[in-house]
Amino acid sequence: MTHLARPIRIRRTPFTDAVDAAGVSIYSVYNRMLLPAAFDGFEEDYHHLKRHVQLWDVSCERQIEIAGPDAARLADMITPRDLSKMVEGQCSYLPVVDETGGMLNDPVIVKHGDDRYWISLADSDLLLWVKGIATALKMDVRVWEPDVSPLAIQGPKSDDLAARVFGEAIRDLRFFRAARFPFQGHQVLIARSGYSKQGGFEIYVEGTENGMPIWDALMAAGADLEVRAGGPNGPERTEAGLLSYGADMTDANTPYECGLVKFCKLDKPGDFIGKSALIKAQEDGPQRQIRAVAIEGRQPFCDRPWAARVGGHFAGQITTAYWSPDYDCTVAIAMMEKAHWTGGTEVEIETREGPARGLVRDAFWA
Ligand code: THG
Repeated sequence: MTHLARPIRIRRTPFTDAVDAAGVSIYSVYNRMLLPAAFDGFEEDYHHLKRHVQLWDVSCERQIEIAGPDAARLADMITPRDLSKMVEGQCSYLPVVDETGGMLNDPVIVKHGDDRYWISLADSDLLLWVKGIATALKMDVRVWEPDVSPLAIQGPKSDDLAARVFGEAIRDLRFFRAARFPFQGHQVLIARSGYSKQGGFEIYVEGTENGMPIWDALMAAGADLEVRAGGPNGPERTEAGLLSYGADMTDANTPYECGLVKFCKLDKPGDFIGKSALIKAQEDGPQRQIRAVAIEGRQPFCDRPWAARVGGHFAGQITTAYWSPDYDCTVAIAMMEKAHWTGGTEVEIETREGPARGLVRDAFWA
């Protein structure tokens, strides 16, 4: 068993001391920052997440703030998604592509106003791309990473816990909407969102020093709800088909290959980077696409892509795989080639530990 080291360049979060004290057993690194991946193990954490409520230190979902008269134009420039109808306090899932139509990140964008947005990043250095575009186009906008650390409340008891700490009005917050709620004399920004299908919120904690008071209040208020520290859970997010940038897709993939067609509007008002490449990609149609695959038996952690074959021919690659206690199989995410992506296709998978039988599905589990 080897371990990753924790030098200073892997950034701590406002909650790292509390996460360590809560007994984190596996950390991941995301945007050069610590991300708790497991406490009592993937399976035990999974059952708890689906039954109770957890606090997730997702500070590593770093924000890019864009502020100034050209903020809306800059946001529009980096994505094929039509942002023209977004209102203040709305969140949107955002494919960001380069000039070849390749995915650079799949963040959530939060609109604060026509001249101010946050881009809540997945794991890639998008700040450099956005700063570069703003600089090259001489835009009247400031682009930086503010001291903002998302703290997620996830699980079926999320509303009950949040209502105790932030007031009953939070129950009326709609999915992918953000609003301010009172906490100890401050107004904190909270969205109904998160990287699970169990329901919940994300608190955008502004100022490192404001993190632990919120953590402690939620832990104290939720003792009888069995609140625990947690983190994005591998098997749960795989069942839900929530993609992980850098694993399930990279800059080699278009949004169409990633199944994100509904977030692309190529004839939206305003130009955007990658438009001509995506027009061609849409005309040609994707040659491979994200699929759910059920694999027989309990498979190892997927630390490199596993080839999927049909009759000895390359049919695709598995990029995420976790044992699912509820579905009694290894649930997986794959990029499948067009000839083999139909639901019901049987594939042979070269896992790290040997061959296994898999079945391509028409949809994810949850
Ligand atoms: N929340 C916030 N920032 C994030 C994530 C998050 N940054 C990193 C990462 N997660 C970005 N990736 C995703 C992937 C999926 C979703 C959100 C962020 C997601 N998808 C829903 C779904 O697929 O059902 C809803 C999408 C929609 O309909 O708009 O929530 O989790 N702040």
